[in-house]
Amino acid sequence: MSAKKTAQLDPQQILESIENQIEMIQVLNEEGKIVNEEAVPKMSDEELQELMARMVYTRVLDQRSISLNRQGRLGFYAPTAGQEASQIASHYALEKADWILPGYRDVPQIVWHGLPLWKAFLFSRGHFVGNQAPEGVNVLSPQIIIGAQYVQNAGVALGLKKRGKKAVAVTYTGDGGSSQGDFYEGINFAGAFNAPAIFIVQNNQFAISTPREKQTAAKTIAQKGIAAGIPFVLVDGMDPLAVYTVVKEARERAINGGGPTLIETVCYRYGPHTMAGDDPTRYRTSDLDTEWEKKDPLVRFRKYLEEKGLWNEEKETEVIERAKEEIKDAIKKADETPKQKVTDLMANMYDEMPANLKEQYEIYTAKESK
Ligand SMILES: Cc1ncc(C[n+]2csc(CCOP(=O)(O)OP(=O)(O)O)c2C)c(N)n1
Repeated sequence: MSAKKTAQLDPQQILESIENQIEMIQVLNEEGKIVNEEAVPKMSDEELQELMARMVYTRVLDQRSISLNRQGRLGFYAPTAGQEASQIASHYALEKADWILPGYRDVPQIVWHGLPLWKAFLFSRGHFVGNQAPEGVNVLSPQIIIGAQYVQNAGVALGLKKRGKKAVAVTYTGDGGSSQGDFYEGINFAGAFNAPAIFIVQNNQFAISTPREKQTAAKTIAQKGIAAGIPFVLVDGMDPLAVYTVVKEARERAINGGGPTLIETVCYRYGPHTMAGDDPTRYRTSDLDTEWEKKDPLVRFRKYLEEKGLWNEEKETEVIERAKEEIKDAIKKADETPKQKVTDLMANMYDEMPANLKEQYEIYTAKESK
């Protein structure tokens, strides 16, 4: 038999043909102008203002969290500035009944979903109360193990399907997380079981210091949905309207039996990886920072809303002041929470404590009562 290849079957050509068809969805350009009328989401003026308010609030929360961390008043903290469209607009497309399975950088989404801010601060301090979401607030604790939440998300989504709920399970990881085995297992399982899941990869260009280019040979992370047989979308992750649109569509598809979607939001984190000593100047140029700052989600959305007469300095100041006030109250409430004891760690680990731990528990209980 001849080894001659037909053009259709050349694997390289198939790959290139697919990759060349993948376009990044954008609705609002850097100047705040609509560039894709068809994809403009149906949002009321109030909803647009609320989305802007949440993004401004979240930027303030990030700035204050960084300061509190430097003052030693917060523990673990992963900065979020630059990722507001990716995080807040994606969350804004969800409903209260939906479940969120966050990564460590996704604290804002679970706060907007109902986790009280003072508890989020306790999470940062490693306090168990920070991991106790109130009843009816459908969030899991932020995952530290990279990618692990992807497998859990498939399971939660399948659970929702089996219970006949009109709700989705949504999870987030980074570009680095998409290289983990759990990532593939999660999207594949959700695809195989047609589970109502949304998998968001926030491609903020770096996994700590590893650039996106070194993460995978694939042109996009979105296209990894092909192998799992699920719809995938590449979206401008600095554009709140585009992110909102694609997540809303993915949610509609999922609750109507269309199964999971993989979404890659192309974005940037302005700050360090975490506050634990990462120095981004060692792996990023200031030119690159400047290039991305020009795409800022708050700047372009502000321009868009100002043009429509929906936003002004007064509104922005009001949100900033409210955020500062609420953050102050939340940190006070976190400070007032009784300190975590060694016995709390044991008591919260098991439903039924094993005998050897019980022994230690008693020793420490006696010490703590002194
Ligand atoms: C399984 C696992 N391996 C390694 C780490 C250490 N680690 C913490 S953050 C990180 C990089 C993650 O980058 P990415 O997924 O792109 O998310 P980002 O922090 O950029 O949001 C690594 C390797 C970990 N937490 N878990």
